[in-house]
Amino acid sequence: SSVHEHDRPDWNATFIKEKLVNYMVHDVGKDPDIASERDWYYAVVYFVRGVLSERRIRQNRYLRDEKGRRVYYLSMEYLIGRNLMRTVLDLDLNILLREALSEFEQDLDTIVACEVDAALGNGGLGRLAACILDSIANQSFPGMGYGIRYEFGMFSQSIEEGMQVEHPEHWLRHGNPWEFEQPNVKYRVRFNGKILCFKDADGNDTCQWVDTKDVVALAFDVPLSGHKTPSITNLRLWSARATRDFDLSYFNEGNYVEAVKDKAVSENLSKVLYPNDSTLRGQELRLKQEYFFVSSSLQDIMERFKLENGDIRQFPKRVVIHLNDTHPSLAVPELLRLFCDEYGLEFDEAWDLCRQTFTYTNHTLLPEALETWPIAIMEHVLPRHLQILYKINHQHLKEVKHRYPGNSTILSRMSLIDDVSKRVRMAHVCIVGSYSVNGVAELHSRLMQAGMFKDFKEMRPGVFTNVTNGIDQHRWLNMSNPGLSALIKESIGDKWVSDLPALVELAPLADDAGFRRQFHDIKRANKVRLAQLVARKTGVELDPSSMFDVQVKRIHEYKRQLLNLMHVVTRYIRIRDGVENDMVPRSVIIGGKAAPGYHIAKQIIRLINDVASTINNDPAIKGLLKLVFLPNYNVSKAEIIMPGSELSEQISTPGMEASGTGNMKFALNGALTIGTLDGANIEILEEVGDDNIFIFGMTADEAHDLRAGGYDPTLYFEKNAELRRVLEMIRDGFFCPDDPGRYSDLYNNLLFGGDHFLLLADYEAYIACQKQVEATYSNQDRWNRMAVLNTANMGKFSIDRTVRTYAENVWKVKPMQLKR
Ligand code: DL6
Repeated sequence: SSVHEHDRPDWNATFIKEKLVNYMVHDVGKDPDIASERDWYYAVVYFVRGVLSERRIRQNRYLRDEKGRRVYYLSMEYLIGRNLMRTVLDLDLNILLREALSEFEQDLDTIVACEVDAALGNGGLGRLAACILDSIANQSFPGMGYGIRYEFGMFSQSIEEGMQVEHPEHWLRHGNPWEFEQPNVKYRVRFNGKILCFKDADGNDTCQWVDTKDVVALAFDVPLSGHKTPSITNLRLWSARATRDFDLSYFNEGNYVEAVKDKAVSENLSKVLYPNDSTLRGQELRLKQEYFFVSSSLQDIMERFKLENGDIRQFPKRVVIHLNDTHPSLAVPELLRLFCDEYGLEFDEAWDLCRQTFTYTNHTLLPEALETWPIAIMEHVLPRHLQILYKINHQHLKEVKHRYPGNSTILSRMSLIDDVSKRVRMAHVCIVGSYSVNGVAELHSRLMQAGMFKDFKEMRPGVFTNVTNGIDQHRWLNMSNPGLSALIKESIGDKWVSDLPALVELAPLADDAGFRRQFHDIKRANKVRLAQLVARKTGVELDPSSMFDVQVKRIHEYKRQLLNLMHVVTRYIRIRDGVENDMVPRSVIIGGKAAPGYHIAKQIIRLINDVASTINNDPAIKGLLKLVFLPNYNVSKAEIIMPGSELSEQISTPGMEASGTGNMKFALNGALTIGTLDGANIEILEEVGDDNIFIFGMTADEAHDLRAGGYDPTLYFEKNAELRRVLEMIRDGFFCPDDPGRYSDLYNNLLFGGDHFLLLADYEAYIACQKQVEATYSNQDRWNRMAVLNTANMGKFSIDRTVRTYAENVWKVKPMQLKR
C-alpha cells in the first residue's frame, strides 16, 4: 500500500491549521477553543511526528528493497534535549506553523518551551551520540540508533544552601509524544541460569543456557529528522517488561504481592540512567542494563537481517555495529553466542564474522572510566558469556604468544582478564572484537595508541584511527542563535547550514567595521537573554556590558573548575587590595552537574557558591566582578548559554579531555577560547590561528614528564605568594566563616594529595593568560574581529564531517537517499 506523502510543497497555513485541529481533537482529546499551551505542544508534535513516521515507513521499505549495508549505533546514552524546534526547521515549517498557530492565538516559541528535555545521557558522550544520529539523517546514511528508554533520565540539579541536591527526573510523566510504542517488537532477554554442555548427535560440543530468569524488552521508536531531506534516523529505545505481568504460580497461590514485586524487579532494568560520566563501579544492575540493551538490539538486528538475507555468513557484508564506548561491549560475546548457539556455526568461523562486524570508539583515557566487570558477577548474571569470553581470550592470547613468544608480561597486560583483580577488561574485549578502533580528537587518538592501547596498536596497527568529534550546526547555530544566523545568511547566504565549511566566506567580513558592529550587537542581545536566564534561576543580576566568562560542563577534577575559581579569587583579592581598578568588569558563570557519589566535585560546587555569595555581596567589588553558579545545566540551557558567551573556559589538564564538544559550540557562536593544549582545543587552535585564541600552560607530553619527574605542588605554593593567599583563604574558611574547616579536604588534596590534575603548576600561566584576555577585551574592535574569525573558521567541526569520516573510513556505508 502506498504511504501518502504529506510533506508536499503545496502545503499552506490553512492545511496545517486543519491538521492541528484534527490532532487536537482525535489524539490530544481537547477542545481547540480551550486547549492549553501544553495541549498545543502535543498537537504540533503529533503533526510533525506524523510526517516523520511517513518518511520512516517509506525509507524502511526502500532500504529493505535495496538491501544495502547498514550501520547500527549502539549507545547507552542519547542526550537529545528538546526536539520540536529543530524538527520544525528541518521540515521547513517555521513560517507556516507560526501562521497556522496564530489563528489560535498561539505562539510557536512558547509551545516549544513546553517540551521537557530528553536527558538520556550524562554529558559529552551522550550529546555526541544525539548529534551523530541527526547527521546520519542529514546525510541519508542507512543507519539507526539503539538505546534504553530510561524512565528517569539525568537527575535535575538544584542548589540548596550552596550544595547540589539531586531530584529524580521523571521526564515521561506527561507521556512522550515523539515515540511510537511497538507492541509487536519485543524480545526475551535471559539472565542467570546455568550452562549444560554435551555432545550432540553428530558428536559436536554443544552448550545450552537453561533455567534462566527472563525479562522482555519492548521497543519504542523515535524518528529523528534530517535537515531538508526526506531521510530520517530511527532511534529504537528498549523498555523492560516482566515476562508475564503477573506470574501465574504466585497468583494461584494467592500471592498477589509477590507477583507484583517480581514485575517491579524486572522493570527496574530500564528505570534509571546511571548518573556517572566517568566512573562506573561494578554494580550488578548496570551490567544487567548493558546486557538487556545489547541482547534486545542484536536480536532485532538479526531479525531484520534474516528478513533481507538468509545467509548468516553474509552478516558482516550487510551489518556494521558501532560500539559507543565500552558500555555495549557485551555485544561482542553476545553476537558470538548467537552465531554459535543459535545458528550452529563453529567458533572460529563465528569469531571471524564478529570481528568483521564491530567498530568501537573510545571516549576517555581516564583509567577509572575504563569499564571492567568482576568475574564473580559475570559468572552469576551471564554464565554463558563468561565461558565465551574465556574462549575468545584463549584465542587472543594464542595470537599474542605467537607474536611475542615467551613474553609473559605482555601476555598478562593484553589479556581480556585481569588475573589480579579478577575482572574482565571490557575495552580489550572491544578492541579484539572490532575491525576499527578510534579516538575522538587527534591528540586523544595519539595518546590512546601510545599509551593504554600501545600493545594492541603494535599487534594490529591498521585497526586504529582518529575521528575528531563535531557538533550539529543546525541546533548549535541555526536554531539556537537566530540573530547571528540571520546576519550570516544576509551576508554570505545559507549554504553553511548544510555545509559548515562555507562559513569561511565570513572571514573577510572580520575587517568590515559595520559587520563587526552588527555581530557585536547580536552578541549583546544574546547576553541580555542569558542574563535574564541567570536572574530567573539564581536571582543574581549580571551586567550585560561586563565580559561573560563561562564554563559549563560536568564537574570533574580534570576539567579544573577549581582552577577557574582560583582565578576568580585572585581577582577578588586584587580588587580588594586596590591594585586592579582598571580591571575589565567580568561576570563568571559556571554550571554543571556532579556525579551524586563524587564528593570532591560536590565540594567544588559548594565552594563556587560560597565564593559567589561572598563576592556578590561585597560592596568593595564595585561591579567589577560577579560569580554565579547556574543550576541544572542541560541541553536547553546550553542553547541560551552558548550564544550569550564571550569567553569559553576549556582548561582541562593536558591529555585528559578526550575531545570536548562544548569548546566547538562556544567558538561557533563567536566566543573566544581560553584553553589548554588538550583534546580538540588543539584542532580549534589550528583552525582559528594562534592570534584568535588564548592558549596557556603545558603540553600533554610536558604534563606527563612533569609527573614522571616527581611533581611537587608545594614548590609552586612556596614560590607564589598570590597563589598561597588564594589557597589559604579557601583553607581557612574565608568564604564560609560559620564552618571554617569546610574546604580543608580540597586544600589538602591539592597540597598533599599530589595535585594529580596539576592546578598549581598551571596557575601562574592561567592568571597571566587571563590578563591577556582582558587586554584584548579592552579593545572591542579587536575582540570582535577575533570573534568573527572564530565563527568563520569552525567549518571543520561540523558533525557532518565526523559522520562522513565514520561512514567512509570506518563503517563503509554509502548514502541512500530516498526520492521525494
Ligand atoms: O566524545 C565525546 C565526549 C568527549 O568530547 C569528552 O572529551 C569526553 O570526556 C567524553 N567522554 C565521556 C566518557 N564517559 N565514559 N565512559 O563522557 O566524550
